[in-house]
Amino acid sequence: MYRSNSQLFEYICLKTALMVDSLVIIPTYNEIENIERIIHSVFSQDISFDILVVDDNSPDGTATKVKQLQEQYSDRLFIEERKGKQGLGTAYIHGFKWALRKSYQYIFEMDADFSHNPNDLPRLYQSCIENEGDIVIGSRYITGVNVVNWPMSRVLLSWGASKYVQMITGMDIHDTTAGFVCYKRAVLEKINLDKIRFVGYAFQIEMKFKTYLLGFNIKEIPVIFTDRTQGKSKMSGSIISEAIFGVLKMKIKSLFKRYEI
Ligand SMILES: Nc1nc2c(ncn2[C@@H]2O[C@H](COP(=O)(O)OP(=O)(O)OP(=O)(O)O)[C@@H](O)[C@H]2O)c(=O)[nH]1
Ligand SMILES: [Mg+2]
Repeated sequence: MYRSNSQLFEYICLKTALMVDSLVIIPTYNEIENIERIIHSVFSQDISFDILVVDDNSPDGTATKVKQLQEQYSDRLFIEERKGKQGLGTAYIHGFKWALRKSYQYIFEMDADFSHNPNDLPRLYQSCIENEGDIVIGSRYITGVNVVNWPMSRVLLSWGASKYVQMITGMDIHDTTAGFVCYKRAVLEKINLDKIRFVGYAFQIEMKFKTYLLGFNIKEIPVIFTDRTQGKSKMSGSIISEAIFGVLKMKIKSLFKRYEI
């Protein structure tokens, strides 16, 4: 479609100069050590992205920091504050609904802890606007295992979970639990966000499964995932068991007509 990369680059620059069509949603719970740097880093990309932080009343004052930064980035940085910790999945649903009330065409999921590199956002965006996929996943497992600084036990858990989900659901995706994703607006409009059942990381699997059942194109591009160096993990046993047993239940339900997408 584009004769050269420079032509494509010109098109992207022109388009982004005219309007910001992309929103990066960052859910946060106690990310005071990361939030300022990650926001600056997203806004320093060559392509313009708006940011929506969905904070669950973090006791460490993450939301206050975001509100201070809004003075600098008043028309590009937004925050939604919820009353308490309600899980990553529901934070994203909240963010998706917010995005759909506006005119964003490309809606991104990204963690606050630099496990997802903001420098990869333009590649995800480019892949999405070139119609390589209706959703584009920043994938850790296309070319081996691209994970830095995780203990072996955590690598095995994550890789094993991805393979398990692939086997149960039948989706042809290497990184089924990935949380670094660009969605085209049409996908989020089609999925009934009120019927998403999972609240933790299993939410990532459910979103991909519903995208897959609806027949949308799913594309993976390789990224390097780096363990957080600042702040604390929110991973827990209940999140893991939600994923293990929930996926099985989800697949069985999907075999019946009443399964709502
Ligand atoms: N709003 C909101 N954000 C959350 C919640 N749980 C996790 N997050 C955010 O979701 C992102 C991913 O959470 P992490 O704790 O990094 O989970 P993880 O990446 O599996 O675990 P790490 O091993 O620490 O990297 C981070 O930006 C968190 O702050 C929650 O209940 N509510
Ligand atoms: Mg993390």
